[in-house]
Amino acid sequence: MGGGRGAHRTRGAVRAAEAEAAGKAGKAGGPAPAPPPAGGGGGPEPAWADPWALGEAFRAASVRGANLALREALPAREALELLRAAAKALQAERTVVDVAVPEGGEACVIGDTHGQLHDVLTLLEKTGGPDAGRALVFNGDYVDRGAWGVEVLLLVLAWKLKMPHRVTLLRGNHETTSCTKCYGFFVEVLSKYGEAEGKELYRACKKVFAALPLAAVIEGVTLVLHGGLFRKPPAPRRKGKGRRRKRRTSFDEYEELYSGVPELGRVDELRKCSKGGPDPDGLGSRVTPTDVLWGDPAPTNGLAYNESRGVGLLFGPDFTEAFLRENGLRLVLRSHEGPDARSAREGMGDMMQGYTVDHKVASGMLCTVFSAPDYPQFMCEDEERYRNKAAFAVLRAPDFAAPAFVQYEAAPRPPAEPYYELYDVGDSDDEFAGDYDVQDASDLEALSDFGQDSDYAGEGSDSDMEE
Ligand SMILES: [Mn+2]
Repeated sequence: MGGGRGAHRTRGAVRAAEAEAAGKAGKAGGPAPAPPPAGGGGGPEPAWADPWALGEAFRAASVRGANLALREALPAREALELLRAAAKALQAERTVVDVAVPEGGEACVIGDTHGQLHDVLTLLEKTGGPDAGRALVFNGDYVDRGAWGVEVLLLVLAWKLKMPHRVTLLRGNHETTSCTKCYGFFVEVLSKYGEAEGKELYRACKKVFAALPLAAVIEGVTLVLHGGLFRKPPAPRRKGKGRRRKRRTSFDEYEELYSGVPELGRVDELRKCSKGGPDPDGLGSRVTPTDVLWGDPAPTNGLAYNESRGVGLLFGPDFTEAFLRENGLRLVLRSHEGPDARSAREGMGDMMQGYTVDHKVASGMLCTVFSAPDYPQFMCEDEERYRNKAAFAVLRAPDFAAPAFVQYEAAPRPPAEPYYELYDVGDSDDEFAGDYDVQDASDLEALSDFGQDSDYAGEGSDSDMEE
């Protein structure tokens, strides 16, 4: 299959690769490169212009411990510039991104990191970082659970702006309003940057989340997405002329969408979908994006609704085979499940090695890659820690569909407290957080008034066909 490599490249990706080869990294078309710092020209470079240095500044701040130490490493004004520039660059990307591996180089695919800054610094060192010969694809879930989600998000965004054609950032189910209100990130931002600036930064984060692409196709043969395979997008609903259209409740819609036999969608259909809006909820035009973020493979044949998560699909090896064949792919790399999720899933690998081969079929494979070691960072005292290894996948010529997994163990972490209610939320599965009343997600006293935050309820979804 090595001879097919050139044919799989998109024209844009080729142009980007050529521009970089000519030493013009970051100046080619496509995603916008980092803009100059605010406050007029001629100012000093922002701290995020050098992502290696930014990572070390974050590490130093984490050791100092106090929440507000982060503001010294990256002031709110600079963090806001970074988020806004990143949102703009990501908005320019499609729902499905085509990734070209540099000639003679490699692509590294990184799974969930969940705010575990010190492990992200380890994995960046192990990959060597993005450069002329190496593309990095991050498969979502940068935030929530761990204590340094703000730092991890800002760091990967800084890398995106530094090397836009060598860094692909995909969306995970935690890059959503409902998850970040439940699992710590919202409270973390306000704790680290204070109420006023924190709220402004959180709003900017939500714009970043909604702009993240949902999937990447590497060299035409490997599909990377966070959760799993997805339903065909529903046909657009026509507004009846002169006829009164019965207004459906979301309950009716759930009934309709989650009954009957689901039908898998294709990659070319996903390309035409929206990125899911601020809070993909499995309804309306967001059904396909939501499936991508929440789905899981099953050990036995079949295709079913993912009842344990309350959203997305469960798909067996037979559907992985059909999907690979129909889309001309040979590998699906997904993430989304750590050792905690797998401990309750009979017949699936336990994720203690950082990856599993879930489906090995005639046309290829489906693997899970999870990049947060010793996960989750916070567990209830009476529970035994998993102490799992983490891994990332490396894809190289001539195949690009035969991953080599690089494993690593947890880095030492400075002491920290969780930003979510460990006992309320539980520590095993990522159930769809839309079921929670987000206003009660945190009763941290100092933050209680943020429960009234109007931007949760007020922000609509994007381009929903319903209204
Ligand atoms: Mn996930």
